Amino acid sequence: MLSVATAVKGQLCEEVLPNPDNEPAPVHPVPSPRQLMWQETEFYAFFHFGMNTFTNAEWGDGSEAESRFAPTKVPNPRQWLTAVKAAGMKGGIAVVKHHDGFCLWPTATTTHSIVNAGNENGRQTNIPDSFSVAARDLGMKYGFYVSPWDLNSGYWGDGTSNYVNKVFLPQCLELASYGSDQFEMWFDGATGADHAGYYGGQRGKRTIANPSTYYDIPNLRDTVHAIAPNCVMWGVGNEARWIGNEAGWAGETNWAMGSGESGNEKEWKWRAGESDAKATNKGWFWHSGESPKSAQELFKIYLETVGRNATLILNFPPDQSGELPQADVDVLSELGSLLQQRLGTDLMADATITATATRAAGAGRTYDVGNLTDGNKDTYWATDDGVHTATINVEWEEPQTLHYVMLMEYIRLGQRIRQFTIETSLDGDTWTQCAPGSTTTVGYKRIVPLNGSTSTYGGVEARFLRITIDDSRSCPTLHTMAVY
Ligand code: FUL
Repeated sequence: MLSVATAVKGQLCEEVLPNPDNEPAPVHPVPSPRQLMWQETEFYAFFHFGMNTFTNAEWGDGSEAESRFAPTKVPNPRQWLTAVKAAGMKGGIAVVKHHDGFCLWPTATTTHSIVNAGNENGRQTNIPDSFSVAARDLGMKYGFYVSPWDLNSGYWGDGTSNYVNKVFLPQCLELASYGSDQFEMWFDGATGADHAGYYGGQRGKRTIANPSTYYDIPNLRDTVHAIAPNCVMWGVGNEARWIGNEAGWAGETNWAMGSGESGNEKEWKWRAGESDAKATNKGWFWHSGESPKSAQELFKIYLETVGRNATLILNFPPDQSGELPQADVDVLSELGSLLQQRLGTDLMADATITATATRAAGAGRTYDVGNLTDGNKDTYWATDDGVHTATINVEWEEPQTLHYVMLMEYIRLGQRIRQFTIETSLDGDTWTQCAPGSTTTVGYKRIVPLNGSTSTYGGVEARFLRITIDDSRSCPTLHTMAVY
């Protein structure tokens, strides 16, 4: 039975709700269905392409003549998405308006768009359209980066609500109309008080006091959700958070609440972290002479983000032909092979698994430890209420070389686990603690390298492995465990 406090006629009384499945009570906050679906996207691409690609800038000032946007071919998002799919990415976010305000679709809100591009390839560009069509064809998720800050618009920061009513909200609605199935809209928080802009020809520096109020965020969220119900409003939209660095790592302790690299277990709002990182060595936008990081470096970034309860949005900038350079395509394919080779074969298939504590079954559900390896994210292992520590024991018939342990909490009921320990043994008597000190939170997904290193690939010989949950906010719940 679940007890909830209810106010009846001014009196506080307890109402007992039926709980035939004996499910644990949630530990709040919990993710909304939209936030949960978003987190399942795990690993996706960022594509910075636009006016800066042609002006060799990272931040324009909004005064760039539309004619400077002149791709040598019609941009080809299908090529971008095909390349990142080979690395195992499940989707992508395309920049369709950066801070310079130049729009990569025929918008009714401004003439500062591809409509006035410098050549026919530019005028035929419509990124929201070609990107969403290609993503759907490839079975991938998609979304758009639309910069709230607009250095071209004379309305931005003019002390009225004109920018939001006449430019920003209508742009977001135009973009939402390219697909009710989009998974994320990316709202950057940059507002450059120190960066002079064109601002409709008035030029100068402008600032706004409070982005959330200025951009009318609750209204924006509701309006977009009415069209694209599963679209998480990132950043300024406040449904998912920036992880706090652009270097491709999250904290080993990482709560889905709070802010920054580690979050905060005491915060009341669910805002899981997204880590944005550059896969190339120059900027977010393409620059001549740039090269991608190696597959090994990108694998490390993957481990330190996806493996630490964050999503990873990895940036690959298309060049002036509107395609990803071949070097990027090659490294993406190598990364895909590396991920497959290192995290593709789950050794749990041949293991025996037991637990020292298991929650009593309900009418239609069990909480057996076998739920961890049944490939079903809707079944889970849990302990009884009040039992916050337990050990999961794994045994193989023959010694194995073990590299990584992967755990996933059943976060529908909140993020709970505070601390756990992983140990291995060859004989079942002498145990070695793996990666000591780095096994704090789990969350949506946690991947722990058993040699304690995200940089070097090295295994541990063992026939036995045990995971002890040392501390949890309430009875722990896990839906999946894998060992590679
Ligand atoms: C930042 C922006 O200012 C950069 O130009 C880039 O788009 C990055 C992903 O977000 O805040």
